Amino acid sequence: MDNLFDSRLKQIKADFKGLVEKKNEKLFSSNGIYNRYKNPVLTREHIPLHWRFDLNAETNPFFMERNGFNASFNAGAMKFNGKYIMVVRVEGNDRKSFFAIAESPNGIDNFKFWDRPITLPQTEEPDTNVYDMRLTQHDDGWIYGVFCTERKDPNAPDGDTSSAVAAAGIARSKDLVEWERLPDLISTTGQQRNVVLFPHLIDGKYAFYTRPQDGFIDTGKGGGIGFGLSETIENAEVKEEVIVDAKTYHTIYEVKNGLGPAPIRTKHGWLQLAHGVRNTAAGLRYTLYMFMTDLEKPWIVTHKPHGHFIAPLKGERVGDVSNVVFSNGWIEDEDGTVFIYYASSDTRMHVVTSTVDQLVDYCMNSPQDQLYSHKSVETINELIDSNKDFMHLL
Ligand code: M1P
Repeated sequence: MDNLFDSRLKQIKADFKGLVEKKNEKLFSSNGIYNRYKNPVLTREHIPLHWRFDLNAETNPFFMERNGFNASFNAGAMKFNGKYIMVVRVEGNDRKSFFAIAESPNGIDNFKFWDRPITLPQTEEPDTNVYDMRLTQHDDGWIYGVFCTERKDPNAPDGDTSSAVAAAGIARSKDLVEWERLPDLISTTGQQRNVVLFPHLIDGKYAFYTRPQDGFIDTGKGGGIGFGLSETIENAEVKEEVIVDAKTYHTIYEVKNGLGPAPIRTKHGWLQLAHGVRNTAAGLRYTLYMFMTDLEKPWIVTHKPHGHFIAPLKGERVGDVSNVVFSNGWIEDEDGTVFIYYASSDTRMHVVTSTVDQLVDYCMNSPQDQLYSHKSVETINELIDSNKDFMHLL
């Protein structure tokens, strides 16, 4: 009779190797702005086997999974020691998220997790849950990870076991292995999620993109993507936030929005990637959109294409929280290629590739949001009119 431990180990090892070493395939770009890829770059199936299974046949004769994992998503990203790195939000079957680094030689496939997840030091008030780390290589020499830390709402009435408080946690590292935890960001506007550290000091101060919100889910009077300065990073406090990009009636960001990764500098301004949330009869729909901000005043929007940049497509539309795409990581390569990492439906990670030149062209030359249907028709008609001498090309 087959030894169950050995036969299961053999099959699971083979499946795992086949998955993590599978080559990805660039797909034709119908919009010319970016290329999608055939396979997700990271899923829960990529979680290392030694995190999941007890490998001792004596204590695990059935070769059963001891730690189950639910999802790998919402990853920050950077190039580190020549490798493409994602700091992934891994969620266990116990619903707890934590961070783990996955590394690839080419940015599009062969992502492998490092040996252990990140051990994140705690503040005096332990995090119940942590997620969505944005990485910033700062001029001060540190790599910062700014993330959401979630704790039970101390003011929740008896019997309310759901209400939570979201704040921006801050940690820093030089090697992505050892992390120093700093106090959470203090801001005057209630809760915070989707906070991103700008890579340079402004007027000698640390600069944060924020997302003020009144409640844990509802942003309420929060207003949109904000921006504020802090005297120090060791006790970060933003006393004033200006709104960079406001949530707006009947747009793809009518309910709320939030910045994605730290911006990419170009000679025309800062490229910015964000998510926008709208309401539908089927619930909230999250899409990604882009805009550019001024080089010297990175809180001033200079260009903003209308509508979404990436929306959930086909299988991406289904997952733990369906109809969602979310991004908090991208990498600009030395040759101007941009790897944009995004998660679909809070479940798995994908990549699209583009270039700085294409993204700048997209931001500067796409029509701006006109906010009314008849104005959208005018925009289409303008293109039709300007195409009249070129119709023979079709
Ligand atoms: O479930 C979709 C996303 O919801 C939150 O984003 P936001 O604060 O903008 O609504 C986050 O919890 C994010 O992790 C999640 O992907």
